[in-house]
Amino acid sequence: MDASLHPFRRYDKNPILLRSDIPYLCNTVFNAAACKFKDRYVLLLRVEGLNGLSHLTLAYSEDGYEFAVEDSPWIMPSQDPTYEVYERYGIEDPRITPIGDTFYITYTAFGPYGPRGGIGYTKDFHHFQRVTLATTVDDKDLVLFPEKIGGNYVMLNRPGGIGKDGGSIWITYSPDLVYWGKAKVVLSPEPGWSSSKLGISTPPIKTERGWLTFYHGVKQTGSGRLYRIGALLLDLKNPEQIVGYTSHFIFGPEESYERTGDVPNVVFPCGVILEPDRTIKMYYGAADTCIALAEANLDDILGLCTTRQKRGGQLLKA
Ligand code: BMA
Repeated sequence: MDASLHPFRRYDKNPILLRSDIPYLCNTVFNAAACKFKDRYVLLLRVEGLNGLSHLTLAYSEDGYEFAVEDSPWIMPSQDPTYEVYERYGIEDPRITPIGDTFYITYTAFGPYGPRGGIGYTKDFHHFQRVTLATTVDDKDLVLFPEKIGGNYVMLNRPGGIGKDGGSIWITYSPDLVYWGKAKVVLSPEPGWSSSKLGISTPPIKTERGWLTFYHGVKQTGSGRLYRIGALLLDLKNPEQIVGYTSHFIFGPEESYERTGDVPNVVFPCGVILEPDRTIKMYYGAADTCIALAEANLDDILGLCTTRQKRGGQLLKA
C-alpha cells in the first residue's frame, strides 16, 4: 500500500487487547491512553463493566506490543460529592499528557447532565488526584499540550458534539488547570469524511514542524456513524494557528475487528508514542470492543499535513 496515502501499518497480531485479557468480568475494553513510564509502556484502558458503565484500568508492556492488564480497576467514578453526580454514568476515553514529572490524565466524565471533561494527575501510577472538571456539559475529547505555552496550560476540547452535527475542535488556556478561557475554534467539520463532527484523539507531540495531533472525523451514514482519523499540525508558539492538516482521512475501519463490534466502523485512538527512530505507535479502540495498534513513520505523517485552513475556524458546511 502507498505509505503516502495509507501511512499506518496494522500490527499483525491485532487486536492487542480483548475482553478475555481483562482479569475480571467486563463487557469490553477499548479507547486507551498511552505513555512510557520508567522504561515501560503504559496503557490506561477504558473498560466497560457488565453494567455498561466505564472505568479505567492499567496495563503494562516491555515492548509496546504485548500488554499485561492489572488485576483490578485503577480509577473508578468518584464518590466525592464534588464529582459524584457528574461521573455517575462512568469515566471514559482517557488521554495522558506528561508535563515535567507529572502525568496529567484527561477523561470524559459521564453523568445525568451529559459528558464533561475531567483533569487529574499521577506521578507514580498508583495515586490518582483529581484536579477539576474543566468544562460544563456536552464537551469531550480533552487533551493537554505537554508544556505550557506563553505561561499557560493549553488544552484542545470538543464542545457541542452530542445529538446533532457540528462539533468542532476548540483551544483554550489556563494559568492553573482550573480556570479556562480565551477559547477559540481551531478546526470544524468539512463536507466529506468529517462532515458530522470532529474531536481531538491524541495529545500533541512536539515536532520540528509543529504540534502533531491525530483527530477523529465522523460521518453520519445511512447505517450509522463512521469514525476515521486525520492528522493536524499546529504552530509551536501559537497553537491556534494551523500549520497544515491532512486533506483526507489517513486511517479508517477496514479489518473485521474494526468493522464489527458493539459500535461498528469505529477506530478511536486516545494515545500515541513516538519512538526514537521516528516510528509512531498509535493505540486505538476498534468498534468499541477491543484495542489495536498501528504504526507509521513520523515523516510520512508530516508530509501529508498539507492543507491550510482557508476560512479561519468557520463551520465549513456544504
Ligand atoms: C464517541 C465516544 C467514544 C466512542 C465513539 C464511538 O462519541 O463516546 O468513546 O468510541 O463515540 O462509539
